Amino acid sequence: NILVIGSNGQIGTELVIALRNIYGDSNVIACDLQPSKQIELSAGPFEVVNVLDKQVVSDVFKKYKPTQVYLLAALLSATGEKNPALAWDLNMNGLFHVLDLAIEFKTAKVYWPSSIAVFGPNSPKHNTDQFCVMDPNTVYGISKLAGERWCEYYFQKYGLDVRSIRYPGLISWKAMPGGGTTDYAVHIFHEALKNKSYQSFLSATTELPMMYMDDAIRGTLELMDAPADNLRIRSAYNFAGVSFTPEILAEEIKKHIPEFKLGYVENDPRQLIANSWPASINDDYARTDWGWKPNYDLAKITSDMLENIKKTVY
Ligand code: VAH
Repeated sequence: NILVIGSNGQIGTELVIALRNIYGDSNVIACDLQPSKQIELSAGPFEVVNVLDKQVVSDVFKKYKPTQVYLLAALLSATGEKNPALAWDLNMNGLFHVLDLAIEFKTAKVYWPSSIAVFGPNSPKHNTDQFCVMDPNTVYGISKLAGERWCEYYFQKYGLDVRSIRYPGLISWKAMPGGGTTDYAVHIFHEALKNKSYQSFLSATTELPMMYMDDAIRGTLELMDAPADNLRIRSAYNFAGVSFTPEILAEEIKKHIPEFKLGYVENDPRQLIANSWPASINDDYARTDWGWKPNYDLAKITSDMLENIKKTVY
């Protein structure tokens, strides 16, 4: 059995679908605060789980004896700044509950997502290395950096096979992102189709590392399938797709919707968060250790997003 805790989120939704395609619907248990409204997720078992309630999480471990657990529940960067105490509590204690129960129930593998948010204003801006200065200044980034340290600690001290990836901004159409700084890169496609215009909360030249969800899910499963001995990183792997700015993305969208207009909203708090993050990431460790390679460039992301949103949403 495989548990996916935080199954209603942007990543969780797609992980449940991908894992059920591989392991069978009944062997992947979707866990979140309430059942998903998406029909795809109704194909298999669901458990109401608040990851902060250790007893509830323990009961689910006991019931399913999972061989793998994916913990996706978290508050993202923008939401976390509005509620620092809850962000720290959920992101950290949720992780501790899962790490400790995975040891107690001898779970073979644990997956926990990190983020490029672990880098900060003094980290190198371009082609940012796996190891470098990391001074995150968002609660989300601080919790992800701390979480990476704890994952490596549980691996080294207790031999727990926990694996992690520093995701860039993720672009998907099956589930909306929730409270991130990179969410503009998803909303822009919906607005382009609906209104042929979008007001970006990040400035024209804000370059950020991004990735299509199909690449992110495939890479995650490739990491989880890699032989443990190949993995040099037990904090979280740098992981890169494609970097771009809102104006570069708008130019790509105009190839499909020529009359698309991109405007900008000033003084959004997410601009300060974006300014603290790298523009591009070096993922050589992932390429070497588990053969990582992205398939989607910006042209493919744009055509795939517009085509799928047109088909499913409007
Ligand atoms: C966020 N989408 O914006 C998330 C992610 C790198 C960005 O961590 O907070």
